[in-house]
Amino acid sequence: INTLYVMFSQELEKAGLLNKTKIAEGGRKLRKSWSPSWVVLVGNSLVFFKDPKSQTPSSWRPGNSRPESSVDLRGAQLHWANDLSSKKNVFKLRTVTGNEFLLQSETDSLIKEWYKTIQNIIPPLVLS
Ligand code: I3P
Repeated sequence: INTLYVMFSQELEKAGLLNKTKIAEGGRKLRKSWSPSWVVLVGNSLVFFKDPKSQTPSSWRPGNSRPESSVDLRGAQLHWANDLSSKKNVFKLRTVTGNEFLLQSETDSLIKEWYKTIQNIIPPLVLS
């Protein structure tokens, strides 16, 4: 419900196919498992969808599939991380809760665009 609310109420900034693996959960290291994922940047969130075959950019609509997971970008950190993988064009996203993801694309221009867009959108963490 939160995710759907976010998707209907916030502006869609960017969407596309990237390779993704989660490498830490709450600061605990996880085993790498790369898989293609539709990544949607909307409001303060990065939302991941499975099954890229049924999720082409033109057919993607907020209501027609369930997100696999989503990341709250508030206070998140973004770093190029080519040292963390044998793949090229890898960056690491770390959330305030200690979840870490690697995102990758074979296309240099595409990954640079994603990096720039996420970097520019990460809102400052406001402590209440
Ligand atoms: C991992 C798999 C990953 C690789 C990772 C391997 O093996 O090959 O693709 O990461 O390397 O451990 P497995 O399938 O047996 O889990 P990269 O592709 O990012 O290099 P790593 O352990 O050096 O991170």
